[in-house]
Amino acid sequence: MSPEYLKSLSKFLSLILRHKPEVIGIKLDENGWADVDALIEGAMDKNKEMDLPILEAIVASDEKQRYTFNEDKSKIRANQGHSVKVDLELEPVKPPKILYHGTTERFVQSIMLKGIEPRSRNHVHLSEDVETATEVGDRRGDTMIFKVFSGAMFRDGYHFYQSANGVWLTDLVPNKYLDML
Ligand code: HQG
Repeated sequence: MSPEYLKSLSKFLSLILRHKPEVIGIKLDENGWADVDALIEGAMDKNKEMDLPILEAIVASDEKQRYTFNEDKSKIRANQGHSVKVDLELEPVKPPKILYHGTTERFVQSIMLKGIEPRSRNHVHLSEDVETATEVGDRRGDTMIFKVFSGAMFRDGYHFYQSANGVWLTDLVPNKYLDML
């Protein structure tokens, strides 16, 4: 199976495990887990090549480590990025003093006004380094990077979480904790 095909299956898995499980007639439980057998069956019904070894290959090869199996590999979930409401049971942790958010030029004015909002997702996504934030912004072009004063937010009582694949998450970044890089 080519790396390109695995990547296209990973995109499909993102759609199912973060946004629209109903596309293959499955449900996620409250913690975001999908039943592996049901997922394989549903994906095959949609003419996707899918079995446990293929799922294992996606989980292992995904460049952002987007997915995790439970211990006996009977369940799988996305590590972050959901628009479906799920509780990932993440513990609040102390963030670095500064985090970064990559976005696009046309959103800057609105972000300056309203802060960084989660929009369709469960959380605002923040990066630990400028390089990663740049990659996030580059998905849309005209990349702009915000510096987030996460240390000050934490002192002021805001909660931060780190997903299993290292993305920093919070509910909202008010504009007073922001600066352009
Ligand atoms: C913007 C990808 C106007 C925000 C990435 C972003 C990331 C506002 C967009 C992950 C706003 C939402 C998440 C405001 C926020 N006014 N625009 N007040 N507040 N925005 O895709 O952070 O490949 O939901 O700047 O690498 O771009 O999917 O969030 O541009 O880690 O695993 O609204 O998705 O990872 O877009 O990306 P998104 P994001 P995956």
